[in-house]
Amino acid sequence: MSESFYVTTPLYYVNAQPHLGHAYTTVIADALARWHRQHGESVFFLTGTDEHGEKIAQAAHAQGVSPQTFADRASQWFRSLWASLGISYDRFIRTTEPQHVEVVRKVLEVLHNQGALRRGTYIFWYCVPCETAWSESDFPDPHTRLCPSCQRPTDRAEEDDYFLDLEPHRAWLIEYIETHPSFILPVSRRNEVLGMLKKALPPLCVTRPKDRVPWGIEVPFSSKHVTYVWFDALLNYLSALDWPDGAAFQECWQKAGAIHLIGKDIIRHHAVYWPIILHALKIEPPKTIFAHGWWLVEGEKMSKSKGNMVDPVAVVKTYGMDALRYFLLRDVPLGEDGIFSESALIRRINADLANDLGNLVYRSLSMLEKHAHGRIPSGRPSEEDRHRMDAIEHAIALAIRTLAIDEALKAIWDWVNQANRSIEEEAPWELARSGHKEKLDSFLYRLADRIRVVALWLWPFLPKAAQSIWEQLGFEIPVDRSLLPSALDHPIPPGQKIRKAPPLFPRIV
Ligand code: ME8
Ligand code: MG
Repeated sequence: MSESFYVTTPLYYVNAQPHLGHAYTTVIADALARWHRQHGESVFFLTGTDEHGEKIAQAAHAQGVSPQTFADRASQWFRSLWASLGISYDRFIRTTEPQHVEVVRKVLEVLHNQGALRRGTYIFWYCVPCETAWSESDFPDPHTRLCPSCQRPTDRAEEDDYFLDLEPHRAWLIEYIETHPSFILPVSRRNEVLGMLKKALPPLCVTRPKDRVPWGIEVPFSSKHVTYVWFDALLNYLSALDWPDGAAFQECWQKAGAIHLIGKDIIRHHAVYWPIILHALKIEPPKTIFAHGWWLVEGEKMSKSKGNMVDPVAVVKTYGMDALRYFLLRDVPLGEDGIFSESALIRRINADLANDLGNLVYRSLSMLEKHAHGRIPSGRPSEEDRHRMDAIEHAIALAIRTLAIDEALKAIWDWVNQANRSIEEEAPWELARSGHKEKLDSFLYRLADRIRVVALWLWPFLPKAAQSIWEQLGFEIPVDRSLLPSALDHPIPPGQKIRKAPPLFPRIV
């Protein structure tokens, strides 16, 4: 039986257009999903949209449409961005769909029946843009009570609600984090969460009065309440698997274990609330919560609420989907913050994609046309190449399994650069001039086979470029039909007719 892999992104709020930050998490998840599929695993890649709550009701109101109509439209913005970025999700879930709504209601019912929910008065300070209720102790400055996340003023409120007590689970959670080193990553985030768990946890208010927040999932045991949007949204990771009876739940949650990719902005919700909700339901925690860093613009987090977003649709239009994917995956180590600028993007495109990769492919195919009549000459890969190939495949696998995606790309570029160096060193044009036909053929064969390996390795990260290289080398069956690592060991067939194309990544001037 094959291994399983379950990866999720956050469900993005539909109150505004998607921006580069949303593209980031989703591209990471896509690269991981593709790599695991390419290695024969059965993959479930989940993404979707978070559609309830005040923020969305407000956005809909501003446009004069119902929240549902607004959400239908806005959810589509995300889907079409994912199509233009080559995102290969298996399931796109919306929190307004019946399957999800049913699971949320069932979870509330279960918790209510076991006495885990308690009624009380909720006093809080609410930040509408962040959809976050803060308690007194969250404010660094208790006088101003500015939202700790976005620094905007919050509103005091008091209401009758239902609560889940978190404090009884705190000791368990600390112990769990300490005994499961890959549960919360990177280490800096794990320490941050352990810090949050140093003091008593206030109860989590899981409902909202319907008269204040009508746009939400109705609570099964109170006609006056709807579900708090975060409680609703987190449960998507289960509802998409058809919890509790679905085969997908068995396969993805119980067997594989979830990898939740998130930004560090929502670490508390995922690493404190979510494991405790699951613990109350007697469900195992996810395998890994990885909180990556932020893309910053002029030193500030790029965000909808700040209005300083980079539009990924425009970037893809100008530079292409693979260029953006490459930049996002390569430019910063996963976990650290990155600074987005068009000049940094262009630098990466010109140096790595146009110069190193594009040039390698273009000049190699030109030489195959010129010196081998556009066919793969006879030859075989060198032993040295085979050893290096195995080592690099190992390095990529290790990098992917530890979520060090930039390291995986660096390993591929070692191979690309070595292939470029081999052209300089073995100077095929000299071999052609001096009539060393056999030497020339065997060099061109090895070069073509190195490029074949590049296409296979690149596919999870730059799917379009990988497929193009593959076709240029004359393969008919799409590159994604090859399973690694075994496909690496099937050298390119001599005699295969190549189909050279224009440079993959033209230099940007
Ligand atoms: O928080 N840099 O949705 P959201 C990097 N609906 N990543 C960024 C980013 C940035 N500047 N800005 C956003 C929500 N992201 C909830 C989630 S999950 C059950 C519910 C990415 O639309 C990053 O993944 O505000 C971040 O965690 C997410 O978008 C927040 O998206
Ligand atoms: Mg946000």
